[in-house]
Amino acid sequence: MIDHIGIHVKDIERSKAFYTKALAPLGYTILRDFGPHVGMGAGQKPDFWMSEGTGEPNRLHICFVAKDRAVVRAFHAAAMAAGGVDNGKPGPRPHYGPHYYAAFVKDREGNNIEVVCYARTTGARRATAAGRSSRGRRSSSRR
Ligand SMILES: N[C@@H](CCC(=O)N[C@@H](CS)C(=O)NCC(=O)O)C(=O)O
Repeated sequence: MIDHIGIHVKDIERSKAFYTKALAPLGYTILRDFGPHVGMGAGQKPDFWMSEGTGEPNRLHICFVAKDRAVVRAFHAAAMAAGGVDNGKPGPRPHYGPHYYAAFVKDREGNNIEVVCYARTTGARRATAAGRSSRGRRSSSRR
């Protein structure tokens, strides 16, 4: 499932004006405005982002959702093995949200591909027998 997508624009004010009008029929409004980074959405959560002056305009940022943090790490390893370029190792990104855990890889064309997990679970505990968490390992496996 796609969590959010981001495009690069040359003029954020122009793009804000355009997309505010163009996406109004879909119920989209500006939900976050960080100056050069603006997020729009039809509900509470922005899923369409515009960033001014960050990279080449034809490069996309696409973020997929993972069910747990182990999947985020597996994505990063698999994407790197497939020839991707590291753009952010798996780990917390508290500046994006309290439980935001993500990894970033540039694909072979330079697109910025992200996988994010919002759940607190590492995935390791889920893998223990019958879902029982092993108390002895809890502190070491927690992130
Ligand atoms: N190297 C950074 C990458 C962060 C990143 O790419 N964040 C996304 C937003 S979730 C972004 O800035 N996208 C805009 C772009 O790719 O131009 C990290 O590891 O945190």
